[in-house]
Amino acid sequence: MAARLPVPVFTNLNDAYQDLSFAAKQGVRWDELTQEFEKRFGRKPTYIARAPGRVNLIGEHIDYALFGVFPAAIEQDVLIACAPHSSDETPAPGTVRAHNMETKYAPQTFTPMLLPPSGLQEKEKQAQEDKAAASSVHAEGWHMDIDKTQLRWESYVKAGYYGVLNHFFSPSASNNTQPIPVDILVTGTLPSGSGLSSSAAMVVASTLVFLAVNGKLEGLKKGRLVEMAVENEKRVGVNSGGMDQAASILSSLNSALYITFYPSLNAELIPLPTSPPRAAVFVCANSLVVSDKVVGGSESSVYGISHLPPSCAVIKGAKTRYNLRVVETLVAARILARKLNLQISSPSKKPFTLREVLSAYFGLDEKEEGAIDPQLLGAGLEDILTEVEVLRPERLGFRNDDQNSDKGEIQIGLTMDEMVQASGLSNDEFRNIFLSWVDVEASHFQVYKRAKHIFSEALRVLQFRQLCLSSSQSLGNDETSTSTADVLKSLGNLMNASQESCASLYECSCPELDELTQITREAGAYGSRLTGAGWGGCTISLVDESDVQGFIQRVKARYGPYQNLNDTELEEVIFATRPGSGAFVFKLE
Ligand code: NG1
Repeated sequence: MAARLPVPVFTNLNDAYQDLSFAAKQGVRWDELTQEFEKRFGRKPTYIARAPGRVNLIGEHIDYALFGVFPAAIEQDVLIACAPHSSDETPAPGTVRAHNMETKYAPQTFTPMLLPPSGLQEKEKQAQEDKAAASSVHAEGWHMDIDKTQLRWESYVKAGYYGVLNHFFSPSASNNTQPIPVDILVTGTLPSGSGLSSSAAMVVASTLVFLAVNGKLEGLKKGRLVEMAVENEKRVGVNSGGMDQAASILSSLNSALYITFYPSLNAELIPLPTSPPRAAVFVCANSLVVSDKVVGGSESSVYGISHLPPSCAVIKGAKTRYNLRVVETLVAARILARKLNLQISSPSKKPFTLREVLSAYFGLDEKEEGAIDPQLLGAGLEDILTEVEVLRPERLGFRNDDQNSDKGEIQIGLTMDEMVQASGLSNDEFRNIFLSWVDVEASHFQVYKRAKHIFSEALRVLQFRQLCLSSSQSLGNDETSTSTADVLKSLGNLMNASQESCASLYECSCPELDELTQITREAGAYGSRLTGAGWGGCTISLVDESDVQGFIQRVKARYGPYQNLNDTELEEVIFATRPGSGAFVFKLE
């Protein structure tokens, strides 16, 4: 399976992209990057790492609950060129000169600092750690300032570098070598904050260049790289699932990935009914609302690899959005397990997920027995969806239905005190398990709605997967065209149901995404939904291939923010996409 394969290293773009015309088109960009690198650093790059973004076809906000998701890599990507540092100076080990092709992003130079070994200079070490913890991330061994309170383009480069330093240049390693000083140049075609996973692409590409230039790539398996990239991205301040990094690394041309995380990472390539000779495509349409899930920022773009129009709105981030959802779902898992009398062992009182609750509900120890069959999983999800009702506040004994309707929808949530009480933990224990590692803010916590979304969305993913599989098996059959139309309709219905659930239960849509998904359906899409974290960013729609251009024109005519875009700008914000290949490293001769 894909995760066990080595990270590919190519010396020829046709092999890398497996598509001659696409490779030729991309070649122009690669040449520009190489020439610009030479102009800035006085030598050719030795490696270029490429990591694609992804669209999630279905399965939103369920990766961190450890349920399977269904993304595909797209053609848009991040490229990072690198070479060992060249100048007359001799910089400190590991120093990085980082440039971005986007001129508004100023060049940065940073040097990782090796923290003193434990036991030695303890006081100084403590002082450094305190300072590091105040505003940035600290890792044992090497330290770099990553300011989590601001969005800075180089933070994603540093995040990737961190993992490489701490895994391969650990001060305690017997072959204690030093990282070499490196020059890098970044470019990309992924709009940031649009749900196409530009952050994961940056972190994956960064991890790859630092591995390559330091000679640490050999034998590295894709699965190991996924783990490193997930860990690395956490350093920027998002407790993300793992879907984006897995999609960017494990994807393959013309297939989507069914990625599961429990009991361990697994990725299954699933042919889509949109692959040739089928006749439908996925179309991405950007709402032009920048979803800022990390900090409540005021910048209009994250790391300068996009050309979004300056009019983009910015939405505030993590405390009340992404990270809050992560906490709500973990608390939901705890309360549900308690209400269903399920015993879940979790080492050192770590929170457990809704996926683990489902496993205990089956009475299975999947960690021992391996993941259960998708059909059985689907049946279990249907059952547990009826049990989720026990999470409603009135069923938890807090208020009754009449009071709920009087006070409106928001009252379906629990206050902090109610949540602590329902968890059966003391206040201190609760805060220690659920809140000590993350900063969140809410007057009411929506454990019922979040759990209901997660179980129903996980079920839709399984239904989507099954439809794609059965449709690929019917290929070659005389009745294929009729059945393909039915399959596309059913896939579209699942996408619409997912959007509805994201909007009403998970509350991760926004008025613009609601409007755009509505417009795309009326413009002829089989189905349409937000993709990625939401609160802005892109929609994904399933559309007849023969009608793509007409579809795009109809959407353009009706979606207000597209009115003043010229053709080039329009191509950037609404485009058909097909599943592309995953990350690779290119070695220049
Ligand atoms: P985007 O929107 O691409 O950043 C985020 C998470 C995913 C997943 C989706 C919601 C990160 C890096 N990625 O995706 O893991 O949880 O939201 O399905 O935070």
